[in-house]
Amino acid sequence: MKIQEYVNRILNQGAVHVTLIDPSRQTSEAAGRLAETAQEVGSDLIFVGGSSGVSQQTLTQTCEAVKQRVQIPVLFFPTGTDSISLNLDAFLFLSLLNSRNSKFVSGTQSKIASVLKRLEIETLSVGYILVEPGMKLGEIGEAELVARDNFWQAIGYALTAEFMGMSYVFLEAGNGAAQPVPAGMIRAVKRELSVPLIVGGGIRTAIDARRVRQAGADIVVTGTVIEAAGYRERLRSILSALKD
Ligand code: 1GP
Repeated sequence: MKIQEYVNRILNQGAVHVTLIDPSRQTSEAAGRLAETAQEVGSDLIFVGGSSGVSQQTLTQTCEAVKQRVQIPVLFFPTGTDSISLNLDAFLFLSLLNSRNSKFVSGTQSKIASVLKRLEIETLSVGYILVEPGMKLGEIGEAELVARDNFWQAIGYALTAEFMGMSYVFLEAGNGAAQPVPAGMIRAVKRELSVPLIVGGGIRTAIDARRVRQAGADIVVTGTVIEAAGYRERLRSILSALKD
């Protein structure tokens, strides 16, 4: 429970920012440096994962390098990969609610649940909902993407997660999406929901971050923004838009 308590403590004061590190995008050493910068500018959490086909070795090395460089919690984000890391501070136990393939809803999860329990790894349960364009995550996860104007469907999935007892709802536009989840959809979902709302995908600027935050995102995830030159300043401005 300790990571969830840490997240809740920050949520009591305002927004939580997460930096997502995709192990397939840089060397493990560079990943460690990125994580350190994210911590320096004020990120509250690091997620590692989120890509398909990353080898177990690359994942393990990246996790180790990131853990060595930061004190903020590092969580494993298991989308679309068979490799897993059990050495981080907690495990995001995601269920892709709008997948056509039950493997992504509960199949893969059922294969690792006992291991997580035996190793006493903290899990954070997340109802994961892919919204258009969904990008690679939508393809890999065989998602019936929620259309950007179908607020009722997004609300339906979000309440499904809440009624099933999940701790968080995650509206995801996909890694590298041209635009974030629409503000109107975030607002509509937030109005109905009692658990914290995570929003990610396509958030690249302070304006994007402010917009999703003002619409109701409690936890904001950014990934791609750290992959280009000048990322420190960009991340800093995203953080100040979120934390002001
Ligand atoms: C994590 O997929 C997001 O939820 C990250 O997306 O890379 O577009 O920031 P970006």
